[in-house]
Amino acid sequence: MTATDPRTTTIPMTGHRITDPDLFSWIQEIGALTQPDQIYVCDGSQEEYERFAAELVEAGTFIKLNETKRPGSYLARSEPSDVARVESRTFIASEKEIDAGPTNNWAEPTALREELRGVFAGAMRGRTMYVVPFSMGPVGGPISRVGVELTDSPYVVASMRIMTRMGAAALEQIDRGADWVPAVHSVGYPLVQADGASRPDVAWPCSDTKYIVQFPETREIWSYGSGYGGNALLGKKCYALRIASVLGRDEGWMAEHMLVLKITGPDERVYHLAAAFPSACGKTNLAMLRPTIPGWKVETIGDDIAWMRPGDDGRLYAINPEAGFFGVAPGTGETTNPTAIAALDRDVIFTNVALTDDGDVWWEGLTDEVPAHLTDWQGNDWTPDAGRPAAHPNSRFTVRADQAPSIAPEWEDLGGVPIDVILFGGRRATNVPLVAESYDWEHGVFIGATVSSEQTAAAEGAVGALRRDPFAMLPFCGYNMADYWGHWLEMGEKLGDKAPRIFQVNWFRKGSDGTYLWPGFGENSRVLEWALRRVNGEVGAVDAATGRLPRTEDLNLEGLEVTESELAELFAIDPASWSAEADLTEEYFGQFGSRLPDAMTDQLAQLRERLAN
Ligand code: OXD
Ligand code: MN
Repeated sequence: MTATDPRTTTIPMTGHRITDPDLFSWIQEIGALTQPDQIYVCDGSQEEYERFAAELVEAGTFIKLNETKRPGSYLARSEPSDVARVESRTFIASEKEIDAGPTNNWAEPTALREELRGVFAGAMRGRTMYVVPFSMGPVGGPISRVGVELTDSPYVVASMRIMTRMGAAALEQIDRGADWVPAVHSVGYPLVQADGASRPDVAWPCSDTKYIVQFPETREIWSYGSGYGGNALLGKKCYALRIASVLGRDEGWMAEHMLVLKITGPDERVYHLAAAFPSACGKTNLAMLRPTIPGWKVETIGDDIAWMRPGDDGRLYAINPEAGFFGVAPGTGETTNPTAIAALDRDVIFTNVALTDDGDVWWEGLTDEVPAHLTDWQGNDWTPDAGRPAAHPNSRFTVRADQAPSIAPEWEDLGGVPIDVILFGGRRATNVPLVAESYDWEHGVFIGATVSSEQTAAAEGAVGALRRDPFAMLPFCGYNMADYWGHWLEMGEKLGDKAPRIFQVNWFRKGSDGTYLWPGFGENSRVLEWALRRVNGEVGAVDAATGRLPRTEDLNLEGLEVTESELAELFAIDPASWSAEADLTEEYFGQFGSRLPDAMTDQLAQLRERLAN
């Protein structure tokens, strides 16, 4: 399309008015490129959400669930090819390849921009382009930031309304001069082809060609071809982690893949904890933990992402930049996470779970009893003997955070909450003890940098091989991972003795008989209690090669059936297998070349020294 094409100037804009000139001209420019029939500016109201939901039902994208059983809730079924984030098509298009680092897919920005212009040309023909202004974090807060997503997916608009503070208030921030991140999204399924031929819409439009692109220098996001989760709800992984990690590096703060908890002890003392875990390590369950030990109360601030910044008092303050939970459904059940189940009783968008015969939802792990008949996530009849799951393993619920009974009253405090403790966890059958405290911040950064999980048979590669996921940020760090470790080291220097204490945890260690040694779930509160009592200076610790371990008498095991030998296995540190792991870490660090901070090499040497003694 040329600049003189009449569509450039005649695309009607409906909804809220745009007054910021830069925003206005960007919308016009993307409209001219993607050629939607109309442009609609979202106000974020409940009435608007309900209108979109009704349109999605009409279009067949949403199935309205039983209003008595699950009021205000919907089920969407995606295309089987569009069910998860696509890391192989996720790019960091920094000017220099070295700035993306060896763990990211780098793409040369000028060539990629050209390629994207081709892909997006006419991509929205026959559709509406929605303008979705959003705030990550409470609107107007000192740690919060705004963005605008242009999308041709009403499913994305409805989901963004739950996951972010979306609409007029965010737009007002831009009108007042706030910096904003532009994010362009198309499902890549135009209804009118370049030759003018029309085609009908489908329930889940998407494309086999996919791009999830971050330009870190210009702070831009472009996403094409997918309507699913982190690929399409651009406030989440693309902005709040990949772009925000770059903003944090440049501006002296941190964007982390961490849940945030408020914990109140028996003496009413309040603590806050942030924790990073790779996928499939029970992060949502920890975010909604119900302690089994008396006197302790755990409340939720966030379940996935934390933005953290030093406050005036020198401590590190965290906000949850999101407004909702986009949680994995399978494994979330009455016994494993009753809080999440309570949050899901109304006003939820479910994606790719199974449908019950009475118009409700089901997924593996929701109830012990499996329904005799279901419609599976692809719309087929399903019975327990089907030999395949009824819900997709990555099926999701999208729900407002404040529907969780565990939500902390402070969860929307503009200035955030002061963090006392940071946890790093992985899924480790071997080597890593239940809990260990780092010797200092630098050692904590080493622990974060070496987070890993043993591969399961289902994953690629040899069983038992380590999948490295430093800081649980592997797919989410918008720049060179070694520089990111350097940024953490700098933040530690800035925070000094006000820095949170860092611990390593592992709920998944197995005994020699192959069974889990620790019961997990609510019992993990015992581990949190020890960490917080360490912060208080109430309990001692035993110096060990990989960190400071609890003295047996300090770990609250009352009412728990763990034998002495199980306890010994939970905390065993085998120098030989740790030395082998140290060799693998050296190899892993090697790929970062001269960007690797010296402190990481020093930490590895110190670990080896401790193992030798
Ligand atoms: C998520 C993820 O969906 O980390 O939160 O993949
Ligand atoms: Mn996540």
